[in-house]
Formats: sequence, structure tokens, C-alpha cells
Amino acid sequence: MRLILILGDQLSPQIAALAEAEAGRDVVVMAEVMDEASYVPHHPKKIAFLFAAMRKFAARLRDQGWTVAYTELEDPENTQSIPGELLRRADALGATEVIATEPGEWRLISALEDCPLPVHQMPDTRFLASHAEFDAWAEGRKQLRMEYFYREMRRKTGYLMEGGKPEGGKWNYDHDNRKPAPEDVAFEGPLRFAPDAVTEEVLALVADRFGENFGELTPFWFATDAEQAQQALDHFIRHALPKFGDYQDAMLSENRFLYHAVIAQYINTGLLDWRAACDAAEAAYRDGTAPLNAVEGFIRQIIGWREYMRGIYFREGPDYTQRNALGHDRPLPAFYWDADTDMHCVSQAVGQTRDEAYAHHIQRLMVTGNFALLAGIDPAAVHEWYLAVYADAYEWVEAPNVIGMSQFADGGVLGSKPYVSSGAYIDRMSNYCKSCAYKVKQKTGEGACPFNLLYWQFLIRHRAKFEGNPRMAQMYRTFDRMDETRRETVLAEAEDLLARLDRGERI
Ligand code: FAD
Ligand code: DLZ
Ligand code: SF4
Repeated sequence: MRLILILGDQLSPQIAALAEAEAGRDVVVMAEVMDEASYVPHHPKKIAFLFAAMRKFAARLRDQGWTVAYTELEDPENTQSIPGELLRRADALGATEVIATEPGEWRLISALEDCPLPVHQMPDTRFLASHAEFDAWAEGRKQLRMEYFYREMRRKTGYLMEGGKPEGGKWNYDHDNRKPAPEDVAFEGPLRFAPDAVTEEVLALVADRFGENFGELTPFWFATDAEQAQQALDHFIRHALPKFGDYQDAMLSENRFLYHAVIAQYINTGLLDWRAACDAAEAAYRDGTAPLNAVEGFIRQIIGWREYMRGIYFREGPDYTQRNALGHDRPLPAFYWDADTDMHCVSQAVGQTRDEAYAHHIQRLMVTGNFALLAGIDPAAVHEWYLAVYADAYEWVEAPNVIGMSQFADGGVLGSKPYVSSGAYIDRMSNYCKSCAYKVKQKTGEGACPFNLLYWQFLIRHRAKFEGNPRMAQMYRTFDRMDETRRETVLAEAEDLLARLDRGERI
């Protein structure tokens, strides 16, 4: 008899460890444990979502004839760690061996390696590219660019391919996907589910044990099983996908979701298969219900970005989250936890993160991420914040997005230049600036947008590193063309802003 470990983000019926198991002989182990629930202060909605989905998945396995040893958080015998629960169950059941599926975080991979029981970690086959396949693609390349990896994945899956060529003649329609925020959004947002009895019980537990964590637990509306996740996907495909591409980068004060799918938390835990999402999107294109720019953009996020991020995480190794290529060391400002800032874009992004455990890509990248990078915040602190606050956050996907894409802390493994912008970008893509205490058009002086000041200070601070980058040369030329007094004023005001930030003053 063997123990079959299923972690909270491995709730797929086809998960590798289960595929190895025999229902009449082996015992499935699932456990709610404090080690996992507190290695960062997870958003209460994320914990409730996982515990409810875990409990419902365990019940389903039992219905299918599996024996499941499930530990609830408050069970008196709970050892509160995954290896501890494996040892306890092995002792009680006389098991000598564990079959697991490789976890999505180095932290837990090494905890399983160190477990006194033999734990076989099977490759997680829920992804399109295996580690070996990604490494083979990456080997010998001077630069790892998502676009080329993505083309391989298009060829491999056949999505949007016509006789070996990309549908419509181009691989990438991103150029069409940068429309500024629309006046009205016809989509009412993701499908919401009323909590069932299992979820209600979990909500009471989470309110009691994690009520102090950053984030609102209620209203809780996430799907917590595969059927509901499928309904959420169907709802997106029908009502939002056609406009997904156009407004992918837009942001609005009154609308938290625009035309985004809000399904990453379902795909990442196994409630939804990425293939189901891509198949449905391609079918919508073939039926003529969604345009090519939307469908190509959506499929690229999943078979391109998502797989590429995972490839980078496992290729770069366990020290990836400690990288700090730009030497940034400022502590994370308090407003990342209380939204208490005059910068309307930041208070909106943090406020909706607190309420929903969700912000879309551009809010994560160009608002909270951009500010942290410009202000020189310690990337490890930024990484921990993102890992904690989003319902879809697991290190394999969060760390490359934060350490690599957003903070340039890996020194350019993932991106050829840092994603920094002044307020002008935020103004173009959102309506935030209209309601802000700062003035986006103002570059210096009373009311100048902090992004405008910090943008130049960032570039000058890192001049030696970036001046030779052809994609950034224009920015340096623009700065150098400003008259000297203006340059001095911008930099002095930026320093003053950072000093106020360091003193904990409201900005
Ligand atoms: P949509 O915009 O509707 O996109 C559809 C799907 O594409 C997503 O569900 C997701 O599965 C996939 N996808 C899109 N962009 C990415 C990307 N850059 N990397 C991986 N998958 C992508 N995504 C996570 O799943 N977990 C994270 O912890 C996470 N942290 C991020 C941190 C930062 C700083 C940034 C810039 C991005 C991060 N992302 C993360 C990527 C992206 O923001 C989320 O996947 C997306 O916002 C999820 O919302 P959605 O389902 O509405 O996505
Ligand atoms: C995120 C999370 C949380 C909050 N709690 C649990 C848990 O109690 N039990 C469990 O098996 N998994 C949990 N998880 C998900 C794990 O942290 C996740 O499997 C690893 O971080 C690897 O991705
Ligand atoms: Fe953000 Fe600056 Fe616009 Fe205010 S003015 S919302 S701080 S970009």
C-alpha cells in the first residue's frame, strides 16, 4: 500500500500521482496545514477557495471509490506540515512509500526530498512543455524570448494553424490589443457562485483563523469545483472573449475585470484544464463568434506566457526569488497593504486586490509593479506580496512574472528591458488619472505625478546598466535634451519623494 499525495493546487482528476495509483490498494492523502497556509500571509479568499476546492475534490474521489485520508486544519492530530502528515499517515496505515506529483514551488520540492519516507515526485504532466522540452528549446540561445517559444507551442498544439502557417498570416496580433479604456463595458464580469454548505463551513474557519490577513473574505464568489469552473469559462468565452483582445491592457476605476477571464486561479489549481480554455477559444474563432486578435491573444497567454514562465522558474532554480540585479533594497511601502495613498491608480489596484484577490495583468505590471520598480523596492518583498495577495499565485508562475518580468531582478533572463513607465502610459490606458490628487501632465512641482518623477530618477540611477540598451537609448536622449535646471529639479523632487516614502509619510 502506498500513499498518494495530492496538494491543494493539484486538484485534477488526471494528476500524475493518481494516474499511478490503484483505488482498492492505495490511500490518497490530502491535508490542510498551517505550513502551507502561512508561508506567506495569503489572502483569505485564496485560502478559502483552496480549502473548499480541496474538500469537494476529496469527496468526489471518495465517491469514485478512492480511500482518502483528509486532514482538516483544526483536526487535533494535524502536524501542520505536508511531510508531517505523510509520516503520520504512513505510521498509522503501515505505508512505506509515497507517490507525489512535483509541487510548483522549490520550497515544497525540497521538503518532500528531505522527508524520511521515500517520496517519488512524478513530473506534473498538466503542462504543455515538460522541463526537458523547455530546456532543449532554451539550450544555446543567447536570449530566451517568449515569442519564439510560443511559436513552437503553436506548432506543437496546432492552435490557429493553417497548413503549417499561422492563421491570418501573423503569429501575434498584440498590435491590435492596446486600445485605451472604453467608456462602457458591456460585460458584467466573471460568473459568481453562491457558497454551498462546504464552502460556508470553510468560510467560517478562514474568518476565524485568517481574518487578520490582508484581504476581504466576503463576498466570496469563486467557483470551487470543476463544473463551476467550466461554467465560468463558458461565460467568459460567450460574453467577454470577443473584446478580450481589444481591451486587454485597459484599466478602469469603476470596472475591476473589464473583459478578462478571471480563470487563472482555476487553471492553476487543476479545476480547469488549460486545453479546455484554449479549445473553447479556438472554437469561438472558428464559429465566427470571436475575432482573431482576441483568440490569438488569449491562447498566447496560456500556451505562450504561462508555459514560458514555468519553464523559466524551473530552469533558473531555487535561488531565483532571491535575485536582485538592480540592488534595490527599499522596504515595501505600507500602502501595498492598506491602499492608503493619494496615487489613485495604486489605491485602486491595491483596493481591488484587497476585495477580490484579483487584479488583471496590466494593473499588476504597470501600476503596482511599475511603482515598486521605479521606487527601488526590495524585489524579494515585492515577490512575497504578490505571492500572498492573488488567488492565482503559486511561485512557479508568480516569481518569473514578478522577479523577472516586473522587477527586472533577474537581470534580463526574461525581458530585454525593464517595464517602466511614467504616468503618461497609465493615463493613456485608464481613467485613473481623472480622479487623482496628482496631475499626470505635470512633470515637476506641486502635484506632479510621482510616476513622472520616479521614472527619470530610475533611468538616471541605472544609467550605466541601461544606456547601452538600444531599446532604451531614446529615453536617455530625451532626458539629456532637457535643460539642466529641469533635469536637476526632476531628480531633486524625486529624491524628496523617496525620502518622504522612507519616512512613512503619505504620498
Ligand atoms: P486573462 O488576462 O484573462 O488571461 C487568460 C489566462 O492567461 C490567465 O488566466 C492565465 O492563465 C494566462 N496568463 C496571462 N498572462 C500570464 C502571464 N504573464 N503568466 C502566466 N499566465 C498568464 N498569473 C498567475 O497565474 N499567477 C500569478 O501569481 C501571477 N502573478 C503575476 C504577477 C505580476 C507582477 C504580473 C505582471 C503578472 C502575474 N500573473 C500571474 C499573470 C497574469 O497577470 C494573470 O495570469 C492574470 O491576471 C490572471 O487573470 P485572468 O485569468 O483574468 O487572465
Ligand atoms: C496555497 C496553499 C494553501 C494556502 N494551503 C494548502 C494546504 O493547506 N494544503 C495543501 O496541500 N496545499 C495548500 N496550498 C497549496 C500549496 O502551497 C502548493 O501546493 C505549493 O505551494 C506548490 O505549488
Ligand atoms: Fe497614477 Fe499619476 Fe495618474 Fe495619479 S496622476 S492616477 S499617480 S499615473
